[in-house]
Amino acid sequence: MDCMKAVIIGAVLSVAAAERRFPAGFKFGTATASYQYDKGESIWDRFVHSRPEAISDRSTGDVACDSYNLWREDIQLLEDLNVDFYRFSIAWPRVLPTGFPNRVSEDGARYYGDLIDGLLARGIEPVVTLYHWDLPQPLQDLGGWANPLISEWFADYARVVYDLYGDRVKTWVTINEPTVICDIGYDGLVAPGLESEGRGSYLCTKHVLLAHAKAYRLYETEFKPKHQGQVSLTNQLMWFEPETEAEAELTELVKALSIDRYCHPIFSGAGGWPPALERHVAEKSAAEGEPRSRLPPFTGEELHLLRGSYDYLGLNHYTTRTVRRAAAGEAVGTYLFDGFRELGVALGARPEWPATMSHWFMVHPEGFRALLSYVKRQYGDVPVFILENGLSDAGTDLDDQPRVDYYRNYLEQVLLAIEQDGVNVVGYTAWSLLDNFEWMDGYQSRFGLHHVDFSSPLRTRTARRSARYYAALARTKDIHAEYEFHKMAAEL
Ligand code: PNW
Repeated sequence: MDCMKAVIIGAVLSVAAAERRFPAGFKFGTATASYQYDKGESIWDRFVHSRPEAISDRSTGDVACDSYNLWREDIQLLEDLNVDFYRFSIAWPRVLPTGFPNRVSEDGARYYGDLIDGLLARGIEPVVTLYHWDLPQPLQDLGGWANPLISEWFADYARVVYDLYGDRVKTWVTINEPTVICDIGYDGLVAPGLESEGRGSYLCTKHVLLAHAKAYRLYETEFKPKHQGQVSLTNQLMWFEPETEAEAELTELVKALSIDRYCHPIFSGAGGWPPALERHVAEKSAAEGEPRSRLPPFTGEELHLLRGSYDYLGLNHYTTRTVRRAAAGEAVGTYLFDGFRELGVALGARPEWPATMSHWFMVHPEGFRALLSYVKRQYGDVPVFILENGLSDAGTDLDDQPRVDYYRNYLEQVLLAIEQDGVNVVGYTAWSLLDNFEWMDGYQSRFGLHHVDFSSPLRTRTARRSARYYAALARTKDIHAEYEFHKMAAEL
């Protein structure tokens, strides 16, 4: 396309298409996670090496994107994307090889320090996740997230990291996606890959939440007065629609299980488990002959510790599912949310929602606005920080127009939630900066704004069309004109 044509099209479009611009202070970023990029002695190392069949292409994250060595290149890509911030995670076992603070790895501490300094030197704010699924294996050997002591161990680890980087990192994410850690890790097929008939996942939920709360309170009392940073956790929240009106009530219970279980104890005024869920699990446990509810209660002290342990509400969103009652004898598991055994529900999708490379993921932008509005109805005017959103594909095409469409359409729903529903959304994070080790899908499912050549020792990164769109978006904060412009340019 010649230059003149581009100028004319740009001019025409800026008149034809109304601007759809995010507020001036709104921040754009992108994200990665340590195991998907680095190497560490963690439950994921154990899992992929001992159960290779659990990963669809039998690959591992041993080297992954090799960001351990190539982080300077990553920073250049981030600068080219014009992002305000970069979300990455610290590998607990890289900083504390035993899992405990008796030994701090000098090499690990230096690595993250260099990365943080490198980002700040280019004006990119680090947003740091303390736990993105790579638990030190020695802690798993002691029961992992099913052991109540883990909330102390996590706070010990958090203290080391706050001490190391608290002067430079102002936004912390304690835990990424308790639902995946607990519901899938303790009753399905991500590390540690346990099957505990619903017991482990609820124990884990309680202890993950308490770990978050202890790390939050530690920061609040010892670090916030000096550094004035903000801390929360991020939850992976799907949206749910009843398959038919008959399932409306059941769908509310699914939301209590899947959304509010992780939010109510922290963000509600009353604190504690969502009451409808607490009742349901207690009744069901009793009916099944259990001596106590599988959902462990909070003591008054725990409830108090958790309630209000946030500075923002972190939210990862990808997809929407329909809800129906499972047929008698129908197998429903928790494996990547095919269904919830607890409630006897099966999850589905409407035929018009496009499929992606992830079997759990169908595209339905309107669900994002509905979810954001629900969060506001439930938890009030809390600042909502979107910490993940993006699309998976087979990754073969650098011209990834469907990913551009996905970002544009999902962001439009975010704008509507801000403008029409008054949701206080403060920032947005594209998942992901690079193609990476996509957990059970290995390297077959790609989320990157940049393609990564995993067959090359150089792990060459190449910008996709979506990277150019996102760079324009992060600069102008306007989803509409840039999107139309790029689409038009593609057609020439
Ligand atoms: C998140 N679901 O995982 C993780 O935080 C990332 O590490 C991951 O790469 C990304 O999303 C894409 O998968 C999810 O079943 C796992 O809805 C499962 C679901 C959603 C997100």
